[in-house]
Amino acid sequence: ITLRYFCYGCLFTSVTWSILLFLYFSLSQENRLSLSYVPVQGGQHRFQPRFTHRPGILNRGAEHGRRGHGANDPRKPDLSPEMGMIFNEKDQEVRDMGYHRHAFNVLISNRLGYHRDLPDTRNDKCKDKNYPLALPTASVVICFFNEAFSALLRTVHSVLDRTPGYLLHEIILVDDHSELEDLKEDLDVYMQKNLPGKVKLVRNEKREGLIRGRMIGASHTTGEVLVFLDSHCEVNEAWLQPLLTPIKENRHTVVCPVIDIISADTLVYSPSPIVRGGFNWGLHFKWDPVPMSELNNPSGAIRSPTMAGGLFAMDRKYFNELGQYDSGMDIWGGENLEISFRIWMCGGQLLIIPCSRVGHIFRKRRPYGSPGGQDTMAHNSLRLAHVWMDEYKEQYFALRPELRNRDFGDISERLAVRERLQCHSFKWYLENIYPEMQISSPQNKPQQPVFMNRGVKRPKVLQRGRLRNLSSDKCLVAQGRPSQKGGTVVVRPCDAQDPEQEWAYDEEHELILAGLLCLDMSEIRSSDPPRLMKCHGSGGSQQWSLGKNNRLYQVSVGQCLSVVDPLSHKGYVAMAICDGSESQQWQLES
Ligand code: LR7
Ligand code: MN
Repeated sequence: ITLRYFCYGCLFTSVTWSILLFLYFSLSQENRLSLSYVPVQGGQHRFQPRFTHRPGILNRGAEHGRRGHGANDPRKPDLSPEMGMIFNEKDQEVRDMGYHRHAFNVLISNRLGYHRDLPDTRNDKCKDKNYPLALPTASVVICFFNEAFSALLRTVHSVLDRTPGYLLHEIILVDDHSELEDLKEDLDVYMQKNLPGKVKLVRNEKREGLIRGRMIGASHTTGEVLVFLDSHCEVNEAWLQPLLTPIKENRHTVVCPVIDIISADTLVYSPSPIVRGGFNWGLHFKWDPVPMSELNNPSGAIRSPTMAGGLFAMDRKYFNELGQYDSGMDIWGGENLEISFRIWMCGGQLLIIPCSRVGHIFRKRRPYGSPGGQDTMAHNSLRLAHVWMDEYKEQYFALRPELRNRDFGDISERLAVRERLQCHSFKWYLENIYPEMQISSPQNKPQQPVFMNRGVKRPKVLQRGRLRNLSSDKCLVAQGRPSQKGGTVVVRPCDAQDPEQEWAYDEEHELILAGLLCLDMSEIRSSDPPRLMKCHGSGGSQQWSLGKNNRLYQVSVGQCLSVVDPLSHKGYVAMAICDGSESQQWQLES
């Protein structure tokens, strides 16, 4: 009997343990599936960024290409401000060439490598959401022209790293006849060695532009849903499931993620507020605040009159039924409004999904033109106006009278699409989908995205005083008047009474002279001396770190402010490789 009870005991204990172990493993499996499924590809080979480790330059683990969770505070920049530090001429060349060719900081992009952690920018409610396991599969289409290799690869790997393998049917890269030779060879080699077979490359024999480029990409796909991305994006945690779910429910739904901001100067990833798409009568896309009626549920979808254009998902067959894109549109521009109008006017709907987050590098200029130098935005907008806008195209011509008689090619195929789909009028669209649009007073100016502007709130000043240079014992002042935009700065004898010598250092890391202008660096030519410019509030060229070793480090240039010749009365200053010398030491003293 004792033996029997002993055995029951054993059985009971082992059964309990089995259940506990089973529960533990199945729950952690579940987590992996829904939160951060990491497909193992190419025998776990991971490319090492070409960056020799220098202690103290990089924050925790940034050079190891961390994955999964980690930096979960969306407000805290994930990177050290000194990520772009220049150590030698090679670094300088990579940085300057990068800005020239790509209009963002390629030095930092390369140092980040192809995998990195991102702050999870979703609302907490999103994290508790359950999505159906059975969702349509996705074909991701990424069209690129002369993209920086590291940015392109980070786009691809972010998709591979953060998408459940069973949902990712394929990734189609469309090389739009890029001219950078290295890019072609590097990509061929890298794909062969390090990317799984589901990543495919299509090369255009001539430059098509992003509109026909995407159509070509889409024609090579076989997944159920098309997902378009720009070639300098990073998808965030559980980004795809919230996009696929509404499409599964209604295949005439087109969805966009919230487009988070990757700084062009620092590559820091930060959340963007929830805004929706609109446009002005110049036919430029713009961001609008979300009306109260759409904002009742922080994790719910928001109906959007237009999309920005680059990042969206749509049922593949619906894309074809709806007429893909207008293949008469060239290179860049206009297709985003065209597809938005078409979706709403022809029976579909366009939603922004706040629980899906994808970062995009926002550049200050487009680093390429069209092959013949044409204004493709005007050509494409004309086509869109003539096909979709009925009598409201007059609003556009009122702003662009020179385009009224401009040739726009053959639009009969597009008019046939409108006819075939029995689409609503543009008047219907304005009344039902975009009632906020002002019809009598057209707005002319292309607007910046709302979130790029700081608005009225000034950042808090952390410190005020004169900036004394230790080697010359002089203070940094404007060479001319401190109110003169574009004016340079020099060192002059310090004067505690002079309000024109007073700098304010604020929480955005701006240095503002006499309450007027910000100390600024040209991002194109880092050899130019710093100057005084209107404060723009988006960091980068106006972001200085004033800290250890008394150095004044410029974040997007990767160098330190230095007095050229401490003994010279000219007092010239310039940016130079940080070397810790006295001529680079500054004290902000009140
Ligand atoms: O000739 C070209 N061939 C290409 O393959 C020109 C461009 N491209 C590629 C390019 O490499 C990139 O991957 O097309 C993609 C988009 O070009 P960008 O990044 O220069 O465009 P953008 O981000 O400045 O512009 C926005 O508007 C465009 C209008 O045609 C497109 O719709 C872009 O996809 C779109 N980007 C976004 O919506 C991201 C968020 C920006 C905002 C607001
Ligand atoms: Mn882009």
